Amino acid sequence: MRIESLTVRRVQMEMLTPFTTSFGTQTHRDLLIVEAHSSERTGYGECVAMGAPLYSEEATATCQVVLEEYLIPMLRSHGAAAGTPGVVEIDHPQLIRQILAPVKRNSMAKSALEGAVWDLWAKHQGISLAEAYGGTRSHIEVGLSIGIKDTDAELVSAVGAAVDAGYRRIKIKIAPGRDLQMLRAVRREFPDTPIMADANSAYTLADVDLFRSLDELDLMMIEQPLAHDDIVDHRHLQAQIRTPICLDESIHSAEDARKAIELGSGKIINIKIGRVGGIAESQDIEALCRQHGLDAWCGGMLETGIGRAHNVAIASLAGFTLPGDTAPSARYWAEDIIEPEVVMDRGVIEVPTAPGLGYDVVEERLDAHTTETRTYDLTAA
Ligand code: OSB
Ligand code: MG
Repeated sequence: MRIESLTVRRVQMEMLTPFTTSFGTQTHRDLLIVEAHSSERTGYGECVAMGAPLYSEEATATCQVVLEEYLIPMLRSHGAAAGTPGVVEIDHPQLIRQILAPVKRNSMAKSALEGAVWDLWAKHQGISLAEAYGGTRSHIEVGLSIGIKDTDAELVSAVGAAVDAGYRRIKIKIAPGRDLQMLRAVRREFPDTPIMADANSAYTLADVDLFRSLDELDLMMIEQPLAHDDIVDHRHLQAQIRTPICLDESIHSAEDARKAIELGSGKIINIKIGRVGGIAESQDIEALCRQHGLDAWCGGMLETGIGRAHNVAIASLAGFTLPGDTAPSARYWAEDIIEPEVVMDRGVIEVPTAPGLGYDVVEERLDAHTTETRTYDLTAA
């Protein structure tokens, strides 16, 4: 498959409702869409970095610079190095990880580019992304991530609405001061609902008593309680609590996952395609979890339909054993940029079988949200 050009779009989307985590409140998404063009088709990838580097070190603006100044030129020189200057031939999208490997980290920037190439390749092969990724499920179970609310009553009513909508598990964001009491209030109202909490790295080992108390609530898991770059303290915490720890921010690669598994830093991994640098790396982590008997699930980054379609496809792999943060389009957007939108029926999303994303990107809607577009011709040496 010959890639003729790449386009990087900066996109702004208003969210239906603000989303609050321990690191801040999102009222809109400032993101990048990468397009990979062959002479016949377009593949789409989404850069899931937040507008500011508060979840991880990446942010939309840093990803834009890294893509435009380093990653795209590397792809172009790959053609020259292969003895065919001006021609970027990609036999298989797994090759992208290898081409971009000299750049350290910058995972979300790499992943956006790799995702666009996967979609383009799948469209050329006439297969769905799920099939391209090695998926085996026809349907995936869906969980919901609920942000921090001002009052317990508001949270209880949001959880109630989510239960009524059919979500298979409810994730509740916590932060110091909005944790044990608040979760107790939820548990009291919903004694049997699969509930978990996500701290987004807001605590330290000094809070071990709090986490011990959380054991009484029978949470499915506690996600990333400790520092964003830690796997050692998580190991000590896991040794002292019954609730399984799920690692999110701490895992940026299959190597990170291997080390965390070896240490016993957690029992579950949240696999986010962007955080780990792409599909190839996600596949490796999925395989590692299967080998070691860990549960895994697909995390979300408040994606548009493009990123969501990639998430739905990767979540169809066998190692994704628990419901993911793959809520349907209508949860986030007044109008998504794909058609049909991602819909959920009784807590389940049907994995599309049409080639590539399996959803059509509505160009006019994407254009309407695009504030900046740059196209890079890869056929020029
Ligand atoms: O920690 O999983 C997280 C959103 C933005 C940044 C980090 C996280 C989240 C979510 C929302 O939990 C998941 C989603 O619904 O897309
Ligand atoms: Mg998380």
